[in-house]
Amino acid sequence: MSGAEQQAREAVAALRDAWGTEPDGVWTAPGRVNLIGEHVDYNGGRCLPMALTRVTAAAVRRRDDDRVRLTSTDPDAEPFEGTLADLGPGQVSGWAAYAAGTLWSLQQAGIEVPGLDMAVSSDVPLGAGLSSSASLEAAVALSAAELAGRTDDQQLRHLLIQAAIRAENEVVGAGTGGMDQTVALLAEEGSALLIHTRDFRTEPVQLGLAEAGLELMVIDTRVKHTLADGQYAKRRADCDEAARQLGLEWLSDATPADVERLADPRLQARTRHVVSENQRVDRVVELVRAGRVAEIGPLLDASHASLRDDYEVSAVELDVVVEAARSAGALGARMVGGGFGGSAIALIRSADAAAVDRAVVAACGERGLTEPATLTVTSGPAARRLS
Ligand code: GAF
Repeated sequence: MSGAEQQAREAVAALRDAWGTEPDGVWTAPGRVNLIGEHVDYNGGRCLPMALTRVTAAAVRRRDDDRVRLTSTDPDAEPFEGTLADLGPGQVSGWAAYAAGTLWSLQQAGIEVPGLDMAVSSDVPLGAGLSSSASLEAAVALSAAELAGRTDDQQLRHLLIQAAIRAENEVVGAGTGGMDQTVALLAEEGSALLIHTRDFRTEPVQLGLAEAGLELMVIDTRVKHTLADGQYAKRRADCDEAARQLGLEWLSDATPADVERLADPRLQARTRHVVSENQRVDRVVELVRAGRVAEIGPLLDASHASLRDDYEVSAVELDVVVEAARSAGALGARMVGGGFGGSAIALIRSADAAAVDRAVVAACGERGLTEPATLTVTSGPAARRLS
């Protein structure tokens, strides 16, 4: 049984258990890992994430009234019960804000969401920088839109991306960009997705890892991060201020010369990261398209250094596993996602997987850090209806 089928089965069982009902359907949406292009999505830049085969499944039953009942297989997640009018900013907190907030923003976008009973189950690790929250939002969004009678097409998916971003920004209170929601809803299995975050145009990019004898390893430091804790918002505010001082709508339009025009060294460093990260994304895409994926390692390394030194979003655990992975033969490694914990990725030769795993565990052990968990990942499909 695939991981998605397993999560679907668990969601259906939870729906029966909690709300005593059978689903009209089960929808899944993936977590993601970002190959490169970090902290550029809210700056109008380019990023290259891929969907994971790890998913959140939502088993959903349409109701005839305006009640909304949500539950999760996560033992720490309190069930939510309310009405369609109770789902907006300031009304829901905790995990349910992601799901309820998405239902609220769909309503704001003109979708006539019906009352629903829903149960979710996920094997995307929480707080690991693998976008468990966007996978939940995307599964909820697609299920509710379909049960509202909408046809699943590209236009609908773009609307759902914007609704999920709005839920996260306005109901959850995390001012994130749109990378995670976009890849959750538009990914193509077997490819990474180049996202132009200014207008949400996407292009699939086949990485060709297996053909090159390579794998992508995710190293979860198991140090939890949270995006709503203030640091993410501070980085975003720095970028907005730098763009304002440079007279730019998007900081991604800054040039290396613009960096020098900024007086504040902190804003210079933030801008240098954004400018150089977009250049690295373009170079990675060029190399991958030329069949030279084995050569992108140094760009991953440079991305990590930039996130650590200029953007200041790394953590000691991330620096340690990145360094250990490289010493054990990884071609390149870097932190992924928002930072301050969560996961790193390493591009490795398949034959080196066991050695890299041993090395990162040993390096953390020597420093008294939490033992990390590794997994090699392949590119999965976007949100979809399973049954
Ligand atoms: C988090 C956010 F949700 C994304 O929008 C993105 O900014 C990322 O951090 C950093 O690239 O995953």
